[in-house]
Amino acid sequence: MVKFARPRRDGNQMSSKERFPLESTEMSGPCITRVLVLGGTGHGKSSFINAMIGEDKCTVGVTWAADKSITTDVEEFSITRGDGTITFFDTPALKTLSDNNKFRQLYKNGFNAVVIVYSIKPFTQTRPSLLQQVENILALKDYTGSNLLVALTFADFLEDATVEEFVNTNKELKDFQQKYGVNLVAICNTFEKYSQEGIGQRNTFFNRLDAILRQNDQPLSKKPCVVGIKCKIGIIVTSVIVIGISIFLYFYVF
Ligand SMILES: Nc1nc2c(ncn2[C@@H]2O[C@H](COP(=O)(O)OP(=O)(O)OP(=O)(O)O)[C@@H](O)[C@H]2O)c(=O)[nH]1
Ligand SMILES: [Mg+2]
Repeated sequence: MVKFARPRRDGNQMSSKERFPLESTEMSGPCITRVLVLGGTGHGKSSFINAMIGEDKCTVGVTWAADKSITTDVEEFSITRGDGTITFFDTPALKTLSDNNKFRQLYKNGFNAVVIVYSIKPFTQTRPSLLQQVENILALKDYTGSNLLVALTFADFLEDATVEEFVNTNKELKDFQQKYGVNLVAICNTFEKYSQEGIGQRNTFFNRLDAILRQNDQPLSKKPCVVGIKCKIGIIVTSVIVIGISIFLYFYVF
């Protein structure tokens, strides 16, 4: 199961000197918020981070048709917001993540929030599907928290439809939303960063993020992994039986 951490309240860890120009909402005390951004190739993960930090720091490009990611490794981008730091982790193709050492190390330390980037514009369907891959990578099977947020990118493709209408026509997304009670936020990454729309959607995202962080201010109760416990019990019982039989054979048979 993915470990979600509380934001670290540790001023010494702040690395970025940049000031994020938007007003902080309600975060108090210096803290580091770790936000994992993952999703389909070409769905706009890097563009999303750029849109949220208000600068073009991540490399973006179009290679999704060749199933090649522009982003080839996990990269981090921090902004100072209010009196805290938000670190976004950009990620390469989902299928490479489980074997990525940097990702595995970060995963061990936990994330305060996870943004799943899911494009409204239709992309070639992969098997397993994007959301199934995310479920597998984050081991969401026993997930009980509320640290997930879906960024519906390419919101410009919605045209006159509403997010709700889009979700209603997308069974996989709807099921995922209901299953994990996940928040959705529509994002158009191509808005001018300091246009009214660009600033507006950044505010919306950060308000949602703050809500998630507030909700998860207490350490999440990590549900014990039932399969893990069953396996451990199985190993112990088998060991006891094997040792018992060995003792019996040793003393009574040989
Ligand atoms: N119209 C539109 N284009 C977008 C949007 N988001 C991203 N794009 C474009 O989609 C292309 C891919 O964006 P990236 O941000 O590189 O996507 P990615 O998920 O990081 O891709 P990889 O790193 O290759 O996996 C770029 O040309 C972006 O300009 C959006 O919301 N609307
Ligand atoms: Mg990228």
